[in-house]
Amino acid sequence: MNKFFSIGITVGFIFAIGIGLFLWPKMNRERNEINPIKNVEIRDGVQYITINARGGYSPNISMAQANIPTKLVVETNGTYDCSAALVIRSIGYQKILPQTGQEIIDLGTPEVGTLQGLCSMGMYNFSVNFE
Ligand SMILES: [Cu+2]
Repeated sequence: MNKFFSIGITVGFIFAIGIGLFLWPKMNRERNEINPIKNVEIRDGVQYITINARGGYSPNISMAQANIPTKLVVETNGTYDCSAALVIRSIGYQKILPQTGQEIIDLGTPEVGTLQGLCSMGMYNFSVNFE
């Protein structure tokens, strides 16, 4: 009885690992596909790119359209780490963001290229690819 029980557990365990290995890549792929779309939206002719700052920046890479008026929305939510100290060198931006809040940064009308944001120590970064 005890032997059958342990064989049952072993088989069940192997089966669970198998399902996990099968589903894990699919879940990862879905997450990556959803992210770039979700954080960029155009409202009344203005493009808004939303980045969350807390223990780094997410999404780390965003895709946006070039040549339309664009605003970067940086959201903090209980951000006590240095990702609240934001630097965007290409536009001469540097500010300590509130621990919780929303900072709207006017990017003007970006040309094709990459905009990069950094924490003040250069430890965390994000980029927005304008295409
Ligand atoms: Cu940092």
